[in-house]
Amino acid sequence: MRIVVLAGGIGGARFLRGLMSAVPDADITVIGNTGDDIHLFGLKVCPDLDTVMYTLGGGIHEEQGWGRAEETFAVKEELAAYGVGPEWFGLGDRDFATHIVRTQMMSAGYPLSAVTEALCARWQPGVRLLPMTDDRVETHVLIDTADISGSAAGDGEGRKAVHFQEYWVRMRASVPAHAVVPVGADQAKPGPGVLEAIADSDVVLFPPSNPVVSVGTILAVPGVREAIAEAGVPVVGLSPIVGDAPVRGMADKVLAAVGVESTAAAVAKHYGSGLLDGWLVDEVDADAVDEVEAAGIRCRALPLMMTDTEATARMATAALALAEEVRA
Ligand code: FO1
Repeated sequence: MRIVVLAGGIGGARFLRGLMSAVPDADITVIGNTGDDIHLFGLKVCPDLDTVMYTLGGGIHEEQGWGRAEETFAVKEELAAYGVGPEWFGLGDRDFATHIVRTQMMSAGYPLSAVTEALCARWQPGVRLLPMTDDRVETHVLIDTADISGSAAGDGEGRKAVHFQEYWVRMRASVPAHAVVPVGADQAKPGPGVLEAIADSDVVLFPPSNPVVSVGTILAVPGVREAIAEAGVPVVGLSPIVGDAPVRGMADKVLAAVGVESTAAAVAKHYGSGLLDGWLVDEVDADAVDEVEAAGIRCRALPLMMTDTEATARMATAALALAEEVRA
């Protein structure tokens, strides 16, 4: 079975681990979000691609869900000693090597897709990991200048766009987001293999990744959403919102920015029945099933907490079963 998964960072990577356990013989292609990418210290950092690669390759820092296990921070400390920031983004020594190799290869002219393939040759994640595009896309968040501490603060009026990582990591999404803009998305082309993987797939899955800044950013690349709609295969998603709150991260902050309520049903309707055929919600949101089905999207309630690989495998199995129901 050929499965395509549109994945962001931590939620997407953890879901993939369960999916691989549920259907070990499946051919899985991951279309990875690159809107979280940030250039730091002259290096290109790809948080969501690296989280998938490290998680499935066995190098992830398990509790954090990002960065490497057994990490040290000598380089970060030396940079701080030189007064070279930002200090708020924790890049470890082992992780730096990934960004050095990536930046070196891109400087030599290799596209991000070829670089990702080369990095995955070491990590062997067991899936094909394709960047959503080889073009530069960086998500920015529009906030009030009054909410920016330090010298950058404006005159208290107006708004300013900050890089997604600054909003997410330095500010902990603690201030309202008025808009989320994947800068560059509208000029971006789907990466090599992306449209083909969708066209050749038997099912497309939206894991419990952030529906705005992860899955939403991938869908913002012109051609991707259309390819999924035209593929004529079941598209099934799993809600990242359980009991009106994100399971992890701060998805509710960016959902508000795009005017979507932080509920399992609202996220399904945000994707829309033109795209989504099936939607899994947690048992605590069982009362949302009717609302989602009324929107033309098949819906099932079951435990959606990815507490371990077995629990996640059950979720993945349920998603594939719903896809078969929809196909019938
Ligand atoms: N997230 C944090 O909350 N704090 C960090 O210091 C941090 C550093 C970091 C370094 C490399 C990397 O690949 C990811 C990192 N992340 C950090 C996570 C990152 O912000 C998120 O994984 C995604 O961008 C959101 O899904």
